[in-house]
Amino acid sequence: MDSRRDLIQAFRAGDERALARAISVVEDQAQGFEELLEALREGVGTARRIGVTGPPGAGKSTLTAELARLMRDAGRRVAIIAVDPTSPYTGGALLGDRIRMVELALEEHIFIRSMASRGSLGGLATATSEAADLMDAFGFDRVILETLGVGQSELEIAGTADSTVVVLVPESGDGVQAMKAGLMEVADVFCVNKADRPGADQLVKEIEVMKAIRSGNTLRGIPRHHARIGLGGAPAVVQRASADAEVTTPQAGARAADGGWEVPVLKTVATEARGVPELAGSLDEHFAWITESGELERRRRLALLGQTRRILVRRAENAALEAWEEGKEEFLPDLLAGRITPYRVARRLGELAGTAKRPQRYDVR
Ligand SMILES: Nc1nc2c(ncn2[C@@H]2O[C@H](COP(=O)(O)OP(=O)(O)OP(=O)(O)O)[C@@H](O)[C@H]2O)c(=O)[nH]1
Ligand SMILES: [Mg+2]
Repeated sequence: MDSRRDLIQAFRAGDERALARAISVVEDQAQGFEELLEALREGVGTARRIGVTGPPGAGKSTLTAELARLMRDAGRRVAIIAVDPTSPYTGGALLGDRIRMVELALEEHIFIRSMASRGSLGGLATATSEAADLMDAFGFDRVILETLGVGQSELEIAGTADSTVVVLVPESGDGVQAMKAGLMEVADVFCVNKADRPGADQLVKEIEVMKAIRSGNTLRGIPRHHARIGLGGAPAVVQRASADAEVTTPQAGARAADGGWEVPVLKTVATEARGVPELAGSLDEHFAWITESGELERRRRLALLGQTRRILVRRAENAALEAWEEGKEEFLPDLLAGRITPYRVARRLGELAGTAKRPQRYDVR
């Protein structure tokens, strides 16, 4: 009990080790973690949250690090969350990534945390937004979330940010892929990274075409010889993208609906920090725009609703799994002998989960 109190005190006093420990408590869903989060919510909503997403190896980490440096040099306190969905299998972030992160953290006063999925990716989205809340409450001005842009949950994480950067690279046919993966839906700014390689300008054009298709202006402002890309395989892709927008994050819907923001397509060379000031500038402009237009309020409201829904689902899942662990031995013989159906077992365990009193071991107030 005391140690949790100490943790809260140290956190409020600005001890970064306490922040790191608090994030671990949340990541592990250790006893009393929800109460800890409740106790540390003061100040949540102050930081700007920036998502950086895109395909594997696009240069997200390199770009994130450069962006963080720039913001820090401008006097901001910056924290980074690197989301690593592969960790349960590989046991952690790639070594190179880790080393770079440690360097950033130690030498450059940028707080970095890598988050690993322990179970479902949905759980990862919840834990990530909670870690961002902790960083926010701790007093960071900017929280950058780096996530892989594949799969629903990763996009959901990107969708909790105020502004999302989608990083693509030439030579990989990324444009159409991005559209299919739903990346178009979450992009507030596009970065064509590795612009030192051939094909960058071509990819910029491709993205412009995709943008035009999405906004229904397939042919406007696009040179005739590129327009064919839009006329060819486009309709099916568009349909799929808007269907995704409906079923995924509330954010995706928000992004689909927002008129008035022309998503810029920038070229960057992250390894040389080229184009990074322009990226930071675009992010400032975007933030100014969402603030003025009321879009920020809308996004934050949706993010809060999404978070609340995920917390509810997590509680239900945890309760169900607890009931399973406690009760399965009792049902197993009858189940295996065919005397009882899996449905009946699930119903019974579900009832137990609903009534189980969850112990509150920690008094965190
Ligand atoms: N030529 C070139 N290489 C780059 C650029 N940006 C990043 N790289 C290299 O691309 C590789 C991947 O960069 P990361 O920053 O780790 O990419 P990532 O998107 O974070 O990768 P994952 O997190 O593993 O998906 C590294 O070897 C980088 O040095 C760039 O602008 N140009
Ligand atoms: Mg990375």
